[in-house]
This record gives sequence, structure tokens and C-alpha cells, in this order.
Amino acid sequence: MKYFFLLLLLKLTSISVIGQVLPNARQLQWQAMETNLFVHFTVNTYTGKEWGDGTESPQIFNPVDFDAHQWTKAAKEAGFKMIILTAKHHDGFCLWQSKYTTHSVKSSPWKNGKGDIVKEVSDACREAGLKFGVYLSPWDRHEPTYGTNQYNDYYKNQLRELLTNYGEVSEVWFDGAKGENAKDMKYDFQGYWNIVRQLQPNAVLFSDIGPDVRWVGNEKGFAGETCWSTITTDGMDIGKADEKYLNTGDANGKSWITPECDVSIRKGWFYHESENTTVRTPQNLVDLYYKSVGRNGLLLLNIPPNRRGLFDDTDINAIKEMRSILNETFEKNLAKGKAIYSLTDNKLNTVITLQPNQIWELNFKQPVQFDRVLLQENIAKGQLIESLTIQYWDGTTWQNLCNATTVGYKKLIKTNLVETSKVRMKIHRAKGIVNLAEIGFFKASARE
Ligand code: FUL
Repeated sequence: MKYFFLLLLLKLTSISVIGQVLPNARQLQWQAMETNLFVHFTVNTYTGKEWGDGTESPQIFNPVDFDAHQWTKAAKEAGFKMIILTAKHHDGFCLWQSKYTTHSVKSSPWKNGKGDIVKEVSDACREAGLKFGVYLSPWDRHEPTYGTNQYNDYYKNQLRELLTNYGEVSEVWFDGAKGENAKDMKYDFQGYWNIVRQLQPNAVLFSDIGPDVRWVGNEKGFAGETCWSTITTDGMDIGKADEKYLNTGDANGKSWITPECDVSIRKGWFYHESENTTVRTPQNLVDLYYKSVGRNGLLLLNIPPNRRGLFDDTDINAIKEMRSILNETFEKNLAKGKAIYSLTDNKLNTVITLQPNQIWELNFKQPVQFDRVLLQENIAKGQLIESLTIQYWDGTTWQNLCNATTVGYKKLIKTNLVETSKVRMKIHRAKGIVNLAEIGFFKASARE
């Protein structure tokens, strides 16, 4: 009889895992980075445009004080883990010494045409212990073969150069934009991806619909309040995907493709002096963190270098202050030492399991004050939570603190400031037995 129950239990446990869509090691590592930097840099920095038309002279590209170490120092100090560089934007100008075109740094006055921005940035990232990624725009308004199928070969050749000559590349960003003059041409995305898998098997592939990570459906940097890592891409096209669907994902999606929330620290993606007043405040950046990382996404924040090739101090100070505020807010988890150790050890693979409708309670022993809640699932076992409620004890009765839908890698919830000695949580709906990895209660920094 005992064995019967044991077998039944094993069976139930495995049912909860069978059928779940799971992330692979590459995707798990990627999401744990949480915040990465995007860097948009090309001839647009010198023309004031957002989209170059390909007729710009390479002679205008001259970042006289360019220093990749200034970028990596800022990224590192502000806790960003990777820099993704626009090796080529829609204007077709290449920031590296490509063999396949002269429309590049080769024809610029910078370092007498001998410089290579991709090399300097990838080297500096390695030195600083940061990951390095590339954005290589398929849309190319300069290249004469663009619009014909021959262009796919040109693009693949350039991709091979970037993935062969610059050490480890950890992410490749495939933008879906396409020119009006390319109606009859099809980007060979599958062919591009095969090259990445072959040359950089650990690199994460971004496009609107994956295959590894997806677009979040807006350029404002926020994921849906309900945000599933799973989507079904059948019948979807890059450049034409349903933005709302990408934003919230799909509880029943067939593939694990977490959203990346790309957003610029300024109005535009490129540096324009006229937009110096649009740099986001640290508080605004903290809010973006809540709405991206805190909603099961990854924040990809763009900082465009200026004409001298440097990040502006305003931008650097904003990201540093953002990190300092986040560190202060999340420094002291009030559940530490009160909840079971595995829930506050910052490890996703040490968990407690919870059944839907089971009540989990935490006694702080003495009154504490908080206004932020953190939850994390062990996503290596899937994303399971669909809805939950947390309540606090006001001394007489249980009061609602917050409701939430999905959790996934991380859920951050802002609540009213409460003082209490007890909280309890009930998961109403879940796709199986939940692996709760972390729980936290915090008092926000006064600088938020
Ligand atoms: C878009 C581009 O058109 C923008 O210029 C920018 O690079 C953004 C990240 O992706 O599709």
C-alpha cells in the first residue's frame, strides 16, 4: 500500500513536468543576466538622422576620442552584463573591416581607415568580463545587391566575418526591417541562424519571434503584466508579428522564447545633441527594470555614443544611479532568516514545491515594513504560476496585499507600504506543481 502511494506520488510529480515547455541552458544563462546594454553607432551619429539612406559618405565618421574602455567601464559599474553593438545599421555602413564592402570604417578618416570598432569593443568587453553581442541589420540601404536574392550571400559573408574574427559572440540581434525595394526578396533567416549555430553555438538568437529570445512587441522597454516565456510561432513572420501577443506570450505556447525589452535611454536610438535633454532619469530607469526584468523579461537599454565616440556623462550617471537605487531597494530581504533558507539564497534551483490552492505562510516574528515583493520560479522546470494572491496580517484580520498573474524568472510587485508580522500566499492557478525558488519582501529606497 505504501508503495502504491509512493508510485502515485511519483506519477503525479512527473505529470507536472511532462508536457511543460522548458528553456535550454543558453536561454537560462541569458535571462539571468537581467540587464544588457545596446549601443547604436554609425554615420547617423554625424547626420542627425535615425535611419541613414545609404548615401552618407564614410568621410563623416570620425569618433576622435573613441575609447571602448569608457563604454565597458560604465556598463560594468552599472551592473550590465553584455554590450550589443550595431555592427551595421540600415544605412549599410560597417563598423568593422569587412572584406565585402568599402562602405565601412576602412573609408573613414578615423585611424586613417585602419580602425575597427567591433574589434575594440569586443576586446574591451572580454577584458572587463562582459559578454559581447552584435546587431547586423538585414536591411541595407547601401549595398547594391540588396533586393535580390544574391544579397543573402553578402549578408551571410558579413555574418561569418563577425562570428569568426572577434572571439566569443554571445547574442546576435536580427532586426526584421525591410526596404520597400525588397518586396521580391526573402531574407534567408534560417540560413543566417544555421551559420550562428555553427560558428557560435552558445550565442542567443534574437528576432521578433526567436528562435531563442523574442521581441517584447514595443520599443518602450516593458513586458506585459502577464508575461509568458512561451509562444507558438507557427504561421508568424518576422517583421509582421502580433505585438500584443509578443508582449504577453501564451500560456499554451509551444516554444520557450522569453521577451527582450529593448528601449533607448534617449528619445532616439542614435546620439543627437538636440536630444540631450531627453535622457531618462535614474527613477525612470528603475521603473523600466520593474516593468521588464520584474515581469519576466530582460532589459536591453540603449546608450548611444556621441560624435567623439564616448557615452555622455549624463547617460553614465543615470545608469550608475539606477543601479545604486536598485541595490539599495533589494539589499535587505526581510524574509531572510524567517522563511526556509532555500527561498532566500538567490539560487533558482533550490525550491519549495507548492500545489495550487495550498497556502504558504511566513511569520516575521516581529513587525516589519515593506512595499516591494519579489517572486521567482525555478524556470529550468518550466513557467507554471498563472495567478496568486498575497495577504498580510493587520493585527486582527488578513488583508489583501496584492494579486499577480505570471511569475516566471522574476516578478516584482510594488505594493502600499504595510507594517505587519505575517504574510501568506495562495497560488490559485498553476500549470502544475510550482517550484518556488525565491521570495522577498523589501522596503524601497527613498530615491526610487
Ligand atoms: C528597429 C530599427 O529600425 C531601429 O533603428 C533600432 O535599431 C531598433 C532597435 O530596431 O527595428
